[in-house]
Amino acid sequence: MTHDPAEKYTPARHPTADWQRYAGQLRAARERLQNLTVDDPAIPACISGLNRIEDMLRRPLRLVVLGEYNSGKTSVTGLILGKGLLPVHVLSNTGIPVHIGHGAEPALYGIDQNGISIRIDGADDDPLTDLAYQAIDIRLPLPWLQTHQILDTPATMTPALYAADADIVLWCTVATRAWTESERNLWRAMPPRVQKHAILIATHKDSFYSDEDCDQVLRRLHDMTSGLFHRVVLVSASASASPNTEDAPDGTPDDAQALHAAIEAAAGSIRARRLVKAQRIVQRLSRLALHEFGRNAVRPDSARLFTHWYALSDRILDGHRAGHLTIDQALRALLGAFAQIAESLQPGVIAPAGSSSHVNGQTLAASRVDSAFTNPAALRADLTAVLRMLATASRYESPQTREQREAARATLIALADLDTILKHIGDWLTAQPATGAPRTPNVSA
Ligand SMILES: Nc1nc2c(ncn2[C@@H]2O[C@H](COP(=O)(O)OP(=O)(O)O)[C@@H](O)[C@H]2O)c(=O)[nH]1
Ligand SMILES: [Mg+2]
Repeated sequence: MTHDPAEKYTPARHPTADWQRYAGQLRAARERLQNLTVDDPAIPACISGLNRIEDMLRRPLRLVVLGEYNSGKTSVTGLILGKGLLPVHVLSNTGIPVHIGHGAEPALYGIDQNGISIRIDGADDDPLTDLAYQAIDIRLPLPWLQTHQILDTPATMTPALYAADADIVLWCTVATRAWTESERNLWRAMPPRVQKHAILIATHKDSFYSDEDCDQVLRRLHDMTSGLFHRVVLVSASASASPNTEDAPDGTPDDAQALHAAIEAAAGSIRARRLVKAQRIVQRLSRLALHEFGRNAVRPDSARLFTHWYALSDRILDGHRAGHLTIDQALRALLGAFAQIAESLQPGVIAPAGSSSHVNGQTLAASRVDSAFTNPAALRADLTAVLRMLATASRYESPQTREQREAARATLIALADLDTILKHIGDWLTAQPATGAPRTPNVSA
């Protein structure tokens, strides 16, 4: 009987998760921006922000295995990795933390007292007999390790120290005497953030004779630890637990699967939260970049119009703040002022009222104000960005430069997910082929 628990949970066998798709989109957008030759400080700022967010999304989840002495931590780590990949017998008594992460090929490193990593699985080395190491680092070419990493810890009186930067804590306990007073005390010291995604793993399932006994133990553990863990799992974690030690070096496949299911449930909620956070930051970041974009490229002769726009819109925002204008009145007044300035910047872009053209000042001011748009200051920032689009369409600008600018804008607009007034206005302006207005980039492209 062979089993391969880690492989069952590789990304390849699962549909691409939302966070992976989104990270891919961010990467594509970032590369698009990097390949442009637009000289604008908003772009590099946006690129480095996107880089950080991508890293945040792709960072492997940190699993930290904790528990008292001999509770099965190293065996559980081996069970998670499967295939007998972890030299459990070698690591059993190291007394130092063992980190397992992804590597192109299997490798074993000792981390010395200065934090320097020394490869110790070479032909001439004598691994692990040198106790000068403060930690062991193992690299394995498992796909699962591209999105997760594990820290197997020695028993300690201060487990919270290891949990400090953990995403998921796996607390191991021997099922036959599980959840002792001392465990309760150690666990109480754990930050609530950690408890939220922690998994209680009761080892030595093989000590029980029947399924009923197992169920009873699980029920009892659930009751005793209610609210302290995300999940409780009961497993046989070690080779000695298996009737056939040669075939099943790390417990049973069912237990490995149950363990992975519990980990993925916790991981899923962490990933989902990270994704929402990343999307929010990206929207804010790209919106800001869009607002800054083109600040330096505005046609010199339009400076006066921008001064006028700021004065008009300031007065509207002040009026709203002072309570003289309702939010709806303020938004409409901004659109009206925008139409006036846009028309001066690029005659014909906003047609006079009554014309058969798609866009005119009146339709703009009367248009249904997007319900997502409840902040006049944010609308002003978006409208300013559109005015800059009109004002940079300069006769001094080469078609190539213009093309690059538009590509940058298109990318920023898509990232900002601007299903707001900016997109509407962009659509209106593009619907005006006769005026020679700059084509506002197609957002969906
Ligand atoms: N029968 C049985 N033995 C186990 C189980 N888990 C761990 N052990 C044994 O318990 C001892 C301690 O396990 P280990 O993983 O080294 O614990 P650690 O000190 O917490 O890392 C070893 O001899 C393991 O083989 C299990 O589920 N069933
Ligand atoms: Mg151990």
